[in-house]
Amino acid sequence: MVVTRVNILDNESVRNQFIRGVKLLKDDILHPEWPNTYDLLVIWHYIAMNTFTPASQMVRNAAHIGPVFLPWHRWMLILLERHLQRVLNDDNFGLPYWDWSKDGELSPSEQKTALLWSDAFLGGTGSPVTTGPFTEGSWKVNVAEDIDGNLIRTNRSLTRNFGAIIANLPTKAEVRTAVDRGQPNVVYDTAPWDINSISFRNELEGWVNIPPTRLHNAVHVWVGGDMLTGTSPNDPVFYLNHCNVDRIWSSWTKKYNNPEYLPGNNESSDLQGHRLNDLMASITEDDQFDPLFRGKVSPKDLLDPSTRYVYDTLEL
Ligand SMILES: [Cu+2]
Repeated sequence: MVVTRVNILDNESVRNQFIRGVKLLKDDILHPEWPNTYDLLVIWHYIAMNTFTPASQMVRNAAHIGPVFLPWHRWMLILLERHLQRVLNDDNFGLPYWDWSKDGELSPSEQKTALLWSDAFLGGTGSPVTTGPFTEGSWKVNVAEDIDGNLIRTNRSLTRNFGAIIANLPTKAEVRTAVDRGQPNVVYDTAPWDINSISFRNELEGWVNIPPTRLHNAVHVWVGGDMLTGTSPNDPVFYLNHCNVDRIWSSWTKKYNNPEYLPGNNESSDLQGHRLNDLMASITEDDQFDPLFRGKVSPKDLLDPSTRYVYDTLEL
């Protein structure tokens, strides 16, 4: 079934389903010896982020700072969406996105009180968050990255710190520049395949022309708190950000008529995990966790997601 992914601000029932669904996944245990399904996704993200590719250079990792950034997160979103459909008992459910560039048009103080952060949506900022559906008692952070970068068990509330490190979300102009620039951004990715690449992937991930941090990265940094670490999926807004990043990738793909994914398989084995046919970093091949790919999926399998989902609009 092809589902439609919509703007979370436009559809009250999708918004409520998303909030209900992520809470259901916090209580969902696929195997007795596993953490709940929501936390399993958090742990998977942390492990991928701490798996360096190649291991000898602590720069590019199995999900970021390299070409696989977009397909790896597309896979993660597809799995989250599948599990949400299961616990909501609704095969029509499509993950919503947050078009943060629209909020980026507001003043810094208005950005912090935008509709997304109201009680009926995701609640607001704070350490801990004290408003909305993810406050103490209704949302627990169980696994987190500590200040030394280690994954630890914890039992605390969610934290956010809007606008503390950077005052503004990315603007519409920044997004349009990334997509409309033409060359060099018609190239998906290019050597050195990391933060120094002049490419669409690197610009959308947010490493081009830093400081300041930009686009995808800037959203993590602006939200702050739990969104700053390798366990950033602890905040459900992680998925709304990445769904919009995925939408921007889709918009770019359409605009330039399916540019080729790079690197191809003839590139150096230093790029293992990032090349077109390489298997991406999975956490398990268990078919309850990953009924769609069983942990074996390559960027090439994810370049055209149109058999699974479409966006209500690709307008940026
Ligand atoms: Cu990530």
